[in-house]
Formats: sequence, C-alpha cells, structure tokens
Amino acid sequence: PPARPRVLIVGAGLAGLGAAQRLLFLLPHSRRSCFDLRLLEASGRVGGRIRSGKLTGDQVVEMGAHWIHGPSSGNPVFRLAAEYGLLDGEALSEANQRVEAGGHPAGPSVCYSSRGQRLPAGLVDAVGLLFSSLLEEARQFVRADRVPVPSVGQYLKEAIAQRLRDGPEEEEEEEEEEEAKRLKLALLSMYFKLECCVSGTHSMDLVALGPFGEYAMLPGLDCTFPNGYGGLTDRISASLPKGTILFDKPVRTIRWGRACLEETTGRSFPVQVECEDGEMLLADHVIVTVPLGFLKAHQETFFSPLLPTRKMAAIKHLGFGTNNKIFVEFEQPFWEPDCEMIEVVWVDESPLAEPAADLQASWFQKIPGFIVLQPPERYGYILCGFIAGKEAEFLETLSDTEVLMALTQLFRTATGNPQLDPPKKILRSTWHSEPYTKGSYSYVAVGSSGDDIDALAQPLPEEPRDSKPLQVLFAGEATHRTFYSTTHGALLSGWREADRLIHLYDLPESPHAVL
Ligand code: 6YU
Repeated sequence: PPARPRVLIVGAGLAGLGAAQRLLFLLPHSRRSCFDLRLLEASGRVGGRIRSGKLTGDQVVEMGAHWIHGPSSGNPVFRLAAEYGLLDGEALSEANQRVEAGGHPAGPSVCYSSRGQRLPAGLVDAVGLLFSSLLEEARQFVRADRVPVPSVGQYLKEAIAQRLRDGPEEEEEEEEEEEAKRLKLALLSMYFKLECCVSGTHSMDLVALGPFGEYAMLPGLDCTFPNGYGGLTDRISASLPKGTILFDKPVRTIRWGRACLEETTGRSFPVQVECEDGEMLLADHVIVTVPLGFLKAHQETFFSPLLPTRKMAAIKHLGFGTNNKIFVEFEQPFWEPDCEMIEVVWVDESPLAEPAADLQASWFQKIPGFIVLQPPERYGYILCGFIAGKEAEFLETLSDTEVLMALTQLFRTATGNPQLDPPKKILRSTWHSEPYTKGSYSYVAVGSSGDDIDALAQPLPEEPRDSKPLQVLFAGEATHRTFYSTTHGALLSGWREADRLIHLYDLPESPHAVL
C-alpha cells in the first residue's frame, strides 16, 4: 500500500484527542486508518485542562473544567458525553437542554458580608440582575464601528458611576442611604470578581469591550459529569489504537519548511519535531494543541523558523489568565442542606475604588464565593472556592497550611462565628505553575480581537504554493473564535484541523466515530 501521510499531534488534551479520533476513525469499517498518526504528550496523562482528582475517598472533584457550558445538541462535548453514557438523566432531559440560562444553575445560595451577617436575598438578587444587564449591554458592541471605552471593566464601571449620579438624592435618612449604596457597591465588587473567574482574567479592565459579545452561548443549563469530566478524555483515549499516544514526551522545537530525508523509507518530510529527550521525529503534518500560556512563554524557541509576525502578535496580545480552585472539606456543614453557593462580600470594597495591592494581606478577598458540592450523600461537605488573576497566582506560592488558615479566618469572619471548626482537608489547583499550561484559559484582551484568534488558527506555511501544504496546524481552545475558553471550543478546533487534512487528501468526510 502507498505510504500514509504521517501526522504528529502535540498535546493530548481534548483538542488533540478529538483530532486524533477524527483522523483515525475516518473509515470506521477499515482496519487500516488513512493516517500514520501519533500524539506526543508532555505529561503522563491525557486530558490536559480536564483533570478530575480526589480529595478523600471516592468523591471526584474537578481541578480544571467543571461544567459542560450549554449542554444541548449543538454542543459536541454534550453529544459525545451522552453517547458515552457519562451524563445523568437530568442533564440529558429535553427540558434541561432547552433552558436559556446563559450560565450555571442558579440554585439556593447564601451571601455573607465581612461583618458576619447574611445579606438579604432580595438585595443580592437585585444587584445580580443589574450586573447581568450591564454585562449584556457590554456584549452589544460586536458590530459597532467604535467602542466608548476599550475594556469591559471600564464600561461597567462608567455605567455604575452614571447610575449613582442619576440615583435619587434623598435629603432625609441620608446616612442610611449612603450605607445602602455602599453595600450595593460591595455586592457589585463581588460580581466583578465572579466575572474575572468566568473570563479567567485578573481584572475586567483587561478584557476587550468590542469583541466581548463574540463569545457564543449555547442553550442548556450547565451540567457536570457525575463520575468526573476525565471520563470523557479517558474514553476517547481508550478508543485509540494502543501506542498512539507517547506519554512524558514534551516537544522542544518544531522545525518546519524543510525537506528532511528519512533514510529507512527514502521519504522526505517537511517537518521535524525535536523532543526534550533529544528524539527527532519526522512528519508531513503537525497539529499543535499546546495552551496559549505555553505558546506565550516559549514561542521564540518552540518554532524554527519563527512564526510569521501576525501570528506572533496574536500570541502576544490575546489574553491568558489564571483561575484556580480551592476545595475544602468540612466535618460538619455550616450551610443549609440544599445550599448550592456561598458568596462573600467585603463591605468596604467598591468596583469604583482601586483594588487592594497587598497580596499577602488580602489575596483571599479576591474569592467571590464557594460552590457547595451537591448532594452531600455523594460528596460529604465539600466547598469549591474559585479565584482569578494575580491573587490566584500568588496563592500558588503559599503552603496548604497557610491557605487553610486564611480560609478558616475567612469563614469565621463571614459567618460571625469565631469558633467555627477549620476545614479538615484541602486540595487546590496550581494552573499558573503548570509548565505545560501556564494559566487557565484564554480571553480576548484589550489590544486584541477575534481576528487574532483566527490568525492563531491559520495553518503554516501561509502561502503553500512552493512548498508542502499544511505543515503546521493549530488547534486548542484559544483558536476557536466564538467558543474559546471551553471544552467544546477545544474539541471543535481539533475536529476543524482534522477536517483540513481530510480535505487536503480528498478523503470522504465522515462524522466522528465513537467506538
Ligand atoms: C468548560 C468549564 N472551567 C476551569 C479551569 C480550567 C479550565 N475550562 P489542554 O491544555 O487541555 O491540552 C493541551 C495538552 O498539551 C496538555 O495535555 C499539555 O500537557 C500538552 N502540552 C503542552 N505543551 C506541550 C509540549 N511542549 N509537548 C507536548 N505536549 C504539550 N471549560 O467547557 N467548562 O467549566 C471550564 C475551567 C480551572 C483550567 C476550564 C472550562 C476550560 C477547558 O478546560 C479548556 O478550554 C480545554 O480543556 C482545553 O483543551 P485543549 O485541548 O485546548 O488544551 C463573554 C465571555 C467570556 C468567555 N469565557 C466564558 C466561558 C467560561 C469558561 N469557563 C471556565 C470555567 C471553568 C470552571
């Protein structure tokens, strides 16, 4: 048989695994696949930023991706997870798929103030609605010629300041009015921090206003994997022929635009991949799925010759921040059995004021809240705190004991109970320190746009007339213009690059095959 095109995929996260599955099972009934393919993975596991861990016993906790955002038929992660039987009945129900919630389940929650009081649910909800409506306004500039300010943060802050100026000025009960205003601003500050976690950024001032609305939301109430998100990538990996994935095989440099002769076969290959262990692998095509954080840190040495200027600028200007999770387990809950979310509001904060600069003294104030892992019969009493930005990166320099002490203090302050028992266990992510990730996920930063995402996704060489086409292809969440920062964006990007190769060889397109 004629030699098959040789493909190397760098990274065995969802993008890389999805591309491999699509290329290998193109002809489901043929024993021989159309491509000679291998995946090179730097770590010893598949999944990348999908990583399910264990705190104690059997309860699975998600260190990375948590929800399927918009679990409905238009979401390929939902479809694949459903085909593999990884979701529960509620997530699969038609009713769940139809919900247009634009986000996570809004179950019963409690909001504490740093004065040790519960804030009235009506007030919290009202401020939450105001914040959502302002965010919605911020999404309206996609097709606008001009933006009033560069960032989402500035837009939100100006809208809030305007409302304060326009608000009724009551002469009487002035002090009470002032206090209510302060509390609303403190609540808004909590919602800003929550949004930093959603966008994976230090500050909403870094998120570009114009392209903000390009991120697309699918219908369906966000759902989780009862036995862990990792089941998805494990199943895809198990479907690939043994030996397809080479683990602990970090790639150092991708040399493209060459003509390397392989002595054993007499074939010439345009790409040479140098691994950290010194091994050199030759390929017709390389699909790069490494995170944008890794590209930002290594693009000068990862490609030889350097990437075209436009692509280098895209890597530099697109945003890639840190969102970390802190799981804490308690002997006894201090929350009601059906509570799904615990928020904490620092009463002296305002989104209109400069944020605190002393990370050591106040890093934990950046935590907007904790998800309660439900139901208790499955998890016991576990909270999952989330924190984004420089504070999340600072957290990675602290010991578990230091974090536990700070959180115990936070819970005591919020509940007003100085005797509250400390959590008995802690487990946290350190995405910024992960050498092959260097953060959590991408966002469109001030100074960049959706065009940068498309530029990043463009294969090399850009003008293939004189050389072999599609030598280096780019996938991964940061290359999807409307679904960046998600697992479905990652999977679709892998399929997109697989399809590019399938079309190049004029092979019949087939839907992905799940074994
Ligand atoms: C989602 C969610 N979610 C929380 C947290 C994180 C992420 N995401 P991978 O990194 O997986 O794979 C690359 C591989 O390459 C990896 O294995 C490396 O080891 C390897 N590699 C690197 N360098 C190499 C080298 N040199 N050689 C060889 N191998 C190398 N997504 O859908 N739902 O709830 C969350 C969340 C804490 C960290 C998430 C979520 C993001 C996904 O996890 C992520 O996109 C994909 O897994 C990436 O897959 P991949 O294959 O591309 O890379 C308006 C607007 C707002 C926009 N944002 C709104 C959306 C909010 C996103 N939500 C996130 C929230 C949570 C909680």
